[in-house]
Amino acid sequence: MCTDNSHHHHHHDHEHDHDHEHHHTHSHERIIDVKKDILTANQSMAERNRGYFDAKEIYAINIVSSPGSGKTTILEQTIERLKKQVAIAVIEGDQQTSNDADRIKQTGVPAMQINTQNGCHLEANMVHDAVKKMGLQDSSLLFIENVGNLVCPAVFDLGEAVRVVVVSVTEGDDKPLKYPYMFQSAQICIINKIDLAPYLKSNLEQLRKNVLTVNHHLQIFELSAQEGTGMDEWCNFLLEKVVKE
Ligand SMILES: Nc1nc2c(ncn2[C@@H]2O[C@H](COP(=O)(O)OP(=O)(O)OP(=O)(O)O)[C@@H](O)[C@H]2O)c(=O)[nH]1
Ligand SMILES: [Mg+2]
Repeated sequence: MCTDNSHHHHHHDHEHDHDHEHHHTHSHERIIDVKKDILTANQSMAERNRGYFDAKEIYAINIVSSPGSGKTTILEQTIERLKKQVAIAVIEGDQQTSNDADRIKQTGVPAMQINTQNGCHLEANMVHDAVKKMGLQDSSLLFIENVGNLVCPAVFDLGEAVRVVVVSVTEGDDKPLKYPYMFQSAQICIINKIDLAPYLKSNLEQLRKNVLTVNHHLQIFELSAQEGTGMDEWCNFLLEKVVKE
Protein backbone atom coordinates (compact mmCIF):
# COMPACT_ATOMS: atom_id res chain seq x y z
CA MET A 1 0.00 0.00 0.00
CA CYS A 2 1.47 3.33 -1.07
CA THR A 3 1.05 6.06 1.50
CA ASP A 4 3.54 8.55 0.09
CA ASN A 5 1.96 10.40 -2.80
CA SER A 6 4.92 12.80 -3.18
CA HIS A 7 6.90 9.88 -4.58
CA HIS A 8 4.83 10.04 -7.72
CA HIS A 9 5.33 13.77 -8.22
CA HIS A 10 9.09 13.40 -7.86
CA HIS A 11 9.49 11.12 -10.80
CA HIS A 12 6.67 12.56 -12.78
CA ASP A 13 8.80 14.16 -15.52
CA HIS A 14 11.06 11.18 -16.02
CA GLU A 15 8.65 8.33 -15.97
CA HIS A 16 5.40 9.87 -16.97
CA ASP A 17 3.70 6.88 -18.56
CA HIS A 18 4.95 4.31 -16.15
CA ASP A 19 4.20 6.46 -13.14
CA HIS A 20 0.69 7.18 -14.30
CA GLU A 21 -0.11 3.54 -14.52
CA HIS A 22 1.58 2.89 -11.20
CA HIS A 23 -0.45 5.54 -9.44
CA HIS A 24 -3.66 4.20 -10.90
CA THR A 25 -3.02 0.72 -9.57
CA HIS A 26 -2.23 2.05 -6.10
CA SER A 27 -5.34 4.22 -5.76
CA HIS A 28 -7.40 1.21 -6.78
CA GLU A 29 -5.85 -0.83 -3.98
CA ARG A 30 -6.52 2.03 -1.62
CA ILE A 31 -10.24 2.06 -2.48
CA ILE A 32 -10.44 -1.64 -1.73
CA ASP A 33 -8.58 -1.15 1.56
CA VAL A 34 -10.91 1.64 2.66
CA LYS A 35 -13.94 -0.49 1.82
CA LYS A 36 -12.47 -3.33 3.85
CA ASP A 37 -11.97 -0.97 6.81
CA ILE A 38 -15.57 0.23 6.59
CA LEU A 39 -16.88 -3.33 6.58
CA THR A 40 -14.60 -4.35 9.45
CA ALA A 41 -15.72 -1.36 11.54
CA ASN A 42 -19.35 -2.12 10.67
CA GLN A 43 -18.96 -5.74 11.68
CA SER A 44 -17.58 -4.96 15.13
CA MET A 45 -20.38 -2.45 15.76
CA ALA A 46 -22.88 -5.07 14.55
CA GLU A 47 -21.50 -7.53 17.12
CA ARG A 48 -21.93 -4.90 19.85
CA ASN A 49 -25.56 -4.43 18.81
CA ARG A 50 -26.06 -8.20 18.76
CA GLY A 51 -24.66 -8.53 22.29
CA TYR A 52 -26.99 -5.80 23.51
CA PHE A 53 -30.02 -7.40 21.84
CA ASP A 54 -29.13 -10.83 23.23
CA ALA A 55 -28.70 -9.48 26.75
CA LYS A 56 -32.12 -7.84 26.63
CA GLU A 57 -33.73 -10.75 24.75
CA ILE A 58 -34.72 -8.42 21.92
CA TYR A 59 -35.45 -10.20 18.66
CA ALA A 60 -34.13 -7.84 15.95
CA ILE A 61 -35.35 -8.27 12.39
CA ASN A 62 -33.60 -6.58 9.46
CA ILE A 63 -36.05 -6.23 6.56
CA VAL A 64 -34.57 -5.70 3.11
CA SER A 65 -36.15 -5.49 -0.35
CA SER A 66 -36.38 -3.39 -3.47
CA PRO A 67 -38.44 -0.17 -3.17
CA GLY A 68 -42.17 -0.68 -2.83
CA SER A 69 -42.31 -4.43 -2.26
CA GLY A 70 -44.42 -3.81 0.84
CA LYS A 71 -42.04 -3.66 3.82
CA THR A 72 -43.91 -0.88 5.63
CA THR A 73 -47.32 -2.40 4.86
CA ILE A 74 -46.16 -5.75 6.25
CA LEU A 75 -44.92 -3.96 9.38
CA GLU A 76 -48.16 -2.02 9.85
CA GLN A 77 -50.21 -5.22 9.57
CA THR A 78 -47.84 -7.24 11.74
CA ILE A 79 -47.87 -4.57 14.46
CA GLU A 80 -51.68 -4.37 14.47
CA ARG A 81 -51.81 -8.12 15.09
CA LEU A 82 -49.04 -8.36 17.70
CA LYS A 83 -48.92 -5.08 19.62
CA LYS A 84 -51.25 -6.27 22.42
CA GLN A 85 -49.12 -9.35 23.04
CA VAL A 86 -45.56 -8.06 22.76
CA ALA A 87 -43.61 -4.80 22.98
CA ILE A 88 -42.52 -3.63 19.53
CA ALA A 89 -40.23 -0.86 18.26
CA VAL A 90 -39.30 0.10 14.70
CA ILE A 91 -36.30 1.74 13.08
CA GLU A 92 -37.00 3.08 9.61
CA GLY A 93 -34.25 3.62 7.03
CA ASP A 94 -34.80 5.78 3.96
CA GLN A 95 -32.72 8.25 2.01
CA GLN A 96 -35.26 11.05 2.55
CA THR A 97 -38.58 11.75 4.33
CA SER A 98 -40.08 10.44 7.55
CA ASN A 99 -43.09 8.94 5.75
CA ASP A 100 -42.54 5.38 6.90
CA ALA A 101 -41.83 6.27 10.55
CA ASP A 102 -44.98 8.43 10.49
CA ARG A 103 -46.98 5.47 9.17
CA ILE A 104 -45.62 3.21 11.92
CA LYS A 105 -46.32 5.79 14.68
CA GLN A 106 -49.99 5.68 13.61
CA THR A 107 -50.08 2.12 14.97
CA GLY A 108 -49.03 3.44 18.40
CA VAL A 109 -45.58 1.82 18.64
CA PRO A 110 -42.35 3.85 18.88
CA ALA A 111 -40.59 4.43 15.56
CA MET A 112 -37.43 6.29 14.67
CA GLN A 113 -36.56 7.43 11.17
CA ILE A 114 -32.96 7.37 9.95
CA ASN A 115 -32.29 9.31 6.74
CA THR A 116 -29.21 8.02 4.96
CA GLN A 117 -29.18 10.88 2.36
CA ASN A 118 -27.10 9.48 -0.51
CA GLY A 119 -26.39 6.26 1.40
CA CYS A 120 -28.11 3.18 0.00
CA HIS A 121 -28.18 1.08 3.19
CA LEU A 122 -28.29 1.29 6.98
CA GLU A 123 -25.07 0.69 8.92
CA ALA A 124 -24.63 -0.83 12.36
CA ASN A 125 -23.57 2.46 13.98
CA MET A 126 -26.79 4.16 12.80
CA VAL A 127 -28.81 1.40 14.46
CA HIS A 128 -26.63 1.67 17.58
CA ASP A 129 -27.32 5.43 17.84
CA ALA A 130 -31.05 5.00 17.21
CA VAL A 131 -31.36 2.23 19.80
CA LYS A 132 -29.55 4.34 22.40
CA LYS A 133 -32.04 7.18 21.87
CA MET A 134 -35.11 4.92 21.84
CA GLY A 135 -34.55 2.83 24.97
CA LEU A 136 -35.95 -0.60 24.08
CA GLN A 137 -37.89 -2.93 26.36
CA ASP A 138 -36.63 -6.37 27.35
CA SER A 139 -38.17 -9.38 25.55
CA SER A 140 -39.43 -7.25 22.68
CA LEU A 141 -39.40 -7.19 18.90
CA LEU A 142 -37.29 -4.67 17.02
CA PHE A 143 -38.05 -4.28 13.32
CA ILE A 144 -35.46 -2.50 11.21
CA GLU A 145 -36.75 -1.53 7.77
CA ASN A 146 -33.71 -1.07 5.58
CA VAL A 147 -33.36 1.33 2.63
CA GLY A 148 -35.25 -0.05 -0.36
CA ASN A 149 -32.77 -1.70 -2.72
CA LEU A 150 -31.60 -5.23 -3.37
CA VAL A 151 -27.86 -4.56 -3.52
CA CYS A 152 -26.01 -2.57 -0.80
CA PRO A 153 -27.78 -3.74 2.38
CA ALA A 154 -26.57 -7.30 1.71
CA VAL A 155 -23.04 -6.69 3.04
CA PHE A 156 -23.91 -4.60 6.09
CA ASP A 157 -24.71 -6.63 9.19
CA LEU A 158 -26.73 -4.55 11.66
CA GLY A 159 -26.52 -7.04 14.52
CA GLU A 160 -29.94 -8.47 13.73
CA ALA A 161 -31.08 -11.94 14.83
CA VAL A 162 -32.60 -12.57 11.44
CA ARG A 163 -32.60 -11.01 7.99
CA VAL A 164 -35.82 -11.05 6.02
CA VAL A 165 -35.80 -10.36 2.29
CA VAL A 166 -39.15 -9.33 0.83
CA VAL A 167 -39.89 -9.86 -2.84
CA SER A 168 -43.29 -9.10 -4.32
CA VAL A 169 -44.80 -11.04 -7.20
CA THR A 170 -45.05 -7.84 -9.29
CA GLU A 171 -41.25 -7.53 -9.47
CA GLY A 172 -40.91 -10.53 -11.76
CA ASP A 173 -39.95 -14.09 -10.90
CA ASP A 174 -36.32 -13.65 -12.02
CA LYS A 175 -35.29 -11.22 -9.24
CA PRO A 176 -33.64 -13.79 -6.95
CA LEU A 177 -31.44 -14.91 -9.85
CA LYS A 178 -30.45 -11.34 -10.74
CA TYR A 179 -29.76 -10.20 -7.16
CA PRO A 180 -28.58 -13.41 -5.50
CA TYR A 181 -26.43 -11.85 -2.74
CA MET A 182 -29.38 -10.37 -0.91
CA PHE A 183 -31.20 -13.71 -0.97
CA GLN A 184 -28.05 -15.54 0.10
CA SER A 185 -27.49 -13.23 3.07
CA ALA A 186 -31.05 -13.72 4.40
CA GLN A 187 -32.61 -16.54 6.44
CA ILE A 188 -36.23 -15.74 5.63
CA CYS A 189 -37.95 -14.73 2.41
CA ILE A 190 -41.39 -13.14 2.33
CA ILE A 191 -43.11 -13.37 -1.02
CA ASN A 192 -45.60 -10.50 -0.84
CA LYS A 193 -48.60 -9.30 -2.87
CA ILE A 194 -49.72 -12.84 -3.69
CA ASP A 195 -53.22 -11.36 -4.18
CA LEU A 196 -51.88 -9.95 -7.46
CA ALA A 197 -50.40 -13.21 -8.76
CA PRO A 198 -53.51 -14.13 -10.82
CA TYR A 199 -53.14 -10.92 -12.85
CA LEU A 200 -49.50 -11.46 -13.80
CA LYS A 201 -47.65 -13.51 -16.36
CA SER A 202 -44.84 -13.92 -13.83
CA ASN A 203 -45.35 -17.12 -12.01
CA LEU A 204 -45.50 -17.57 -8.21
CA GLU A 205 -44.35 -21.17 -8.54
CA GLN A 206 -41.32 -20.05 -10.56
CA LEU A 207 -40.53 -17.25 -8.09
CA ARG A 208 -40.57 -19.74 -5.21
CA LYS A 209 -38.32 -22.05 -7.21
CA ASN A 210 -35.85 -19.26 -8.00
CA VAL A 211 -35.74 -18.14 -4.36
CA LEU A 212 -34.73 -21.66 -3.31
CA THR A 213 -32.29 -22.02 -6.21
CA VAL A 214 -30.13 -19.15 -4.90
CA ASN A 215 -30.56 -20.19 -1.24
CA HIS A 216 -32.25 -23.46 -0.38
CA HIS A 217 -32.02 -22.68 3.37
CA LEU A 218 -34.52 -19.81 3.08
CA GLN A 219 -37.72 -20.20 5.04
CA ILE A 220 -40.51 -18.81 2.86
CA PHE A 221 -43.66 -17.01 3.97
CA GLU A 222 -46.20 -16.16 1.27
CA LEU A 223 -48.22 -13.08 2.18
CA SER A 224 -50.71 -10.62 1.00
CA ALA A 225 -50.11 -7.88 3.53
CA GLN A 226 -53.04 -6.04 1.99
CA GLU A 227 -55.57 -8.90 2.21
CA GLY A 228 -54.11 -10.53 5.33
CA THR A 229 -53.33 -13.86 3.66
CA GLY A 230 -50.50 -15.72 5.41
CA MET A 231 -50.24 -13.16 8.21
CA ASP A 232 -51.16 -15.69 10.93
CA GLU A 233 -48.22 -17.98 10.13
CA TRP A 234 -45.83 -15.04 9.95
CA CYS A 235 -47.04 -13.55 13.23
CA ASN A 236 -46.96 -16.89 15.03
CA PHE A 237 -43.37 -17.35 13.90
CA LEU A 238 -42.46 -13.95 15.41
CA LEU A 239 -44.34 -14.57 18.66
CA GLU A 240 -42.49 -17.82 19.23
CA LYS A 241 -39.22 -15.89 19.08
CA VAL A 242 -40.06 -13.54 21.96
CA VAL A 243 -42.77 -15.07 24.08
CA LYS A 244 -41.06 -17.67 26.25
CA GLU A 245 -42.71 -19.78 28.92
N1 LIG B 1 -51.92 -5.58 -3.88
C1 LIG B 1 -51.07 -5.46 -2.87
N2 LIG B 1 -50.45 -4.29 -2.66
C2 LIG B 1 -49.60 -4.19 -1.62
C3 LIG B 1 -49.34 -5.27 -0.75
N3 LIG B 1 -48.43 -4.86 0.17
C4 LIG B 1 -48.15 -3.59 -0.12
N4 LIG B 1 -48.84 -3.16 -1.19
C5 LIG B 1 -48.79 -1.83 -1.82
O1 LIG B 1 -47.50 -1.63 -2.37
C6 LIG B 1 -47.12 -0.25 -2.27
C7 LIG B 1 -45.79 -0.11 -1.57
O2 LIG B 1 -45.92 -0.55 -0.24
P1 LIG B 1 -44.93 -0.09 0.93
O3 LIG B 1 -45.37 -0.84 2.14
O4 LIG B 1 -44.85 1.37 1.01
O5 LIG B 1 -43.57 -0.68 0.38
P2 LIG B 1 -42.08 -0.49 0.98
O6 LIG B 1 -41.33 -1.73 0.66
O7 LIG B 1 -42.16 -0.10 2.41
O8 LIG B 1 -41.55 0.74 0.11
P3 LIG B 1 -40.18 1.59 0.36
O9 LIG B 1 -40.06 1.83 1.84
O10 LIG B 1 -40.42 2.85 -0.39
O11 LIG B 1 -39.06 0.76 -0.19
C8 LIG B 1 -48.26 0.44 -1.53
O12 LIG B 1 -49.11 1.05 -2.48
C9 LIG B 1 -48.96 -0.71 -0.83
O13 LIG B 1 -50.32 -0.46 -0.59
C10 LIG B 1 -50.04 -6.50 -0.99
O14 LIG B 1 -49.87 -7.51 -0.28
N5 LIG B 1 -50.87 -6.54 -2.08
MG1 LIG C 1 -41.25 1.48 3.43
